[in-house]
Amino acid sequence: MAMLEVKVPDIGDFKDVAVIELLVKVGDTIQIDQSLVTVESDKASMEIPSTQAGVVKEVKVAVGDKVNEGSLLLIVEGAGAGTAAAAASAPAPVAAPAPAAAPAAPAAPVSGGGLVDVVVPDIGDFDEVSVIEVFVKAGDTIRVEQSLITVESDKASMEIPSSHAGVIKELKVKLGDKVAKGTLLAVVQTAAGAVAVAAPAASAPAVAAPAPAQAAAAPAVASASLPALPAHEPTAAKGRLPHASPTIRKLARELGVPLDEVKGSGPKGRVLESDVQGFVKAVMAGQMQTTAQKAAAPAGGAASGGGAFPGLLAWPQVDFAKFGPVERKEMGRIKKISGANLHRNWVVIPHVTNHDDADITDLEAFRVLLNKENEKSGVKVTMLAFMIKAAVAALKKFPEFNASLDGDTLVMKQYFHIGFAADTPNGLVVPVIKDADKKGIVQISLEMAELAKKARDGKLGPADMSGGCFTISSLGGIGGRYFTPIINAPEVAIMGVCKSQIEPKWDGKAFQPRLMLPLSLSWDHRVIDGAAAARFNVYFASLLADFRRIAL
Ligand code: CAO
Repeated sequence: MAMLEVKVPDIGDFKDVAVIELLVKVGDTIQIDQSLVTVESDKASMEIPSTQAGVVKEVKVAVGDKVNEGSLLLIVEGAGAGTAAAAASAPAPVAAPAPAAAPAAPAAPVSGGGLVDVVVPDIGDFDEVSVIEVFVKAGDTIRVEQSLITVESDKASMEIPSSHAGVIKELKVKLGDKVAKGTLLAVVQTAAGAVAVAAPAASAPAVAAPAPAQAAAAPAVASASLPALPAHEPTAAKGRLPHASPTIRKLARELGVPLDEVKGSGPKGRVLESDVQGFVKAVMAGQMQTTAQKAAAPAGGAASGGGAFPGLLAWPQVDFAKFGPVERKEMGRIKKISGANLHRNWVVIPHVTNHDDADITDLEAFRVLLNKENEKSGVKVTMLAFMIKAAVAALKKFPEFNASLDGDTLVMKQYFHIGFAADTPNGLVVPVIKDADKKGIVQISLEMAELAKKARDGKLGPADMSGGCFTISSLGGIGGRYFTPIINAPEVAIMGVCKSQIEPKWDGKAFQPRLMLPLSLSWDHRVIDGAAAARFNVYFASLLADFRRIAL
């Protein structure tokens, strides 16, 4: 088995072009003409094919390297002597006479009034190539050498520049058309004398920017020949497809991926295969929507859960096993459902959280006393039951907290169903105490205990969890100081409660030990103003500080 060198063949005037993708790796078995790397200039990208068949032993270039004709790409273990002989020589010269460039074609006036035809120039062996991007439209003012369209073959893509400056009167091509040398692209109204200026410039592209004669490496891929283009200002990025190799464009088309919505992670924002894959995964996982999906979402858009963030980075794809042992565990049903709901609520609702403290010294003493008295009955009165009653009173005083948004309309509720977050082995659920305004503390405590048990046993039905007006999420039994609870849509506020603790409070003469309960009220800023939220919190805290106020 001979070791063969695979070098960059004659790529015309392409000099110091950057390798932007490696298409093979050590151990791969490659064929003659198989694409090895993609290189890119300002205006064109092309894949460099192999001159050898065999097994890749070494890859001699890395992404970002600059290569020229003759640069060593690979060491390949070839199949036999014949191949080795071929490899020993320089890569095969280009098969067909190549154009010096893809110059803007000389213009042919079509009428005396400064109207000229702009046609596809000599683009070498490109024959019947597809138009994959159109950068201009009728009415646009264009410059000489401004890119008009991008064409693409199997192995390369390039932009076709204008031979003239002026105003486009008629655009003669559209996406998907096949074009070749001489195809009419546009009729352009030039300014007086402009044709005379434009024509020489177009006929001498090599002066403007030396361009490769032909990019094709080997005869077998002559169709991939890639005439270079005169250097010119890139056209505006808006509405343009991002840079991507022809292979990636093809892949994106096959998968129905809108390439202009894929964030490229390659050099100069180039879209790589992994970007397309990441995009597809994110869409499939519901982490993002394409613009088309967003447009097709039900009326109400984001409020209906149709929100999407085009341009958002794809979710990181990490091979965690590379860093240490891992185990994959499917998320449980409740976690999946609650996760999706929490995510929507977090993203859609403009949350603000106010923190405050309630002095519950006296209330806690009362609760302990009650529980002592009720020891025999077995009903344990919880702090949460008091908070549910306080929530009812606060909702009555601040009715916009007992509302839901329906488009631009507020639905004001005249009932008082209070949900409480319950932690279960399977995840978070929110059972609802119905008509809490009509129930006493003991009954609420009883119902809560029943619902919490049902929750832990996984026996809550939809009726147990629907119809809530306001939610209390208590981490008091666990610990912590404050947190930012996520609103349980379509409710507009939620009260988060943490563990109470004794704190020194100044009573005007001395510090007194008081039992303080941390409160965190999150509210929907579309419905509620900051001042109202602060008043709600102060009122809620004042009720817990002196529960007699509930009766007022
Ligand atoms: N401060 C200090 N202690 C508190 C307290 C507070 N704010 N709230 C409760 N406690 C105490 C109770 O008095 C009880 O102590 P004793 O056993 O000595 O009487 C202990 O903590 C345990 O209380 P509990 O959790 O059984 O009862 P609860 O009424 O406070 O809560 C329930 C019931 C179902 C809400 C709770 O079990 C639960 O699941 N909490 C978690 C809710 C949650 O996950 N929220 C986060 C949502 S966002 O992810």
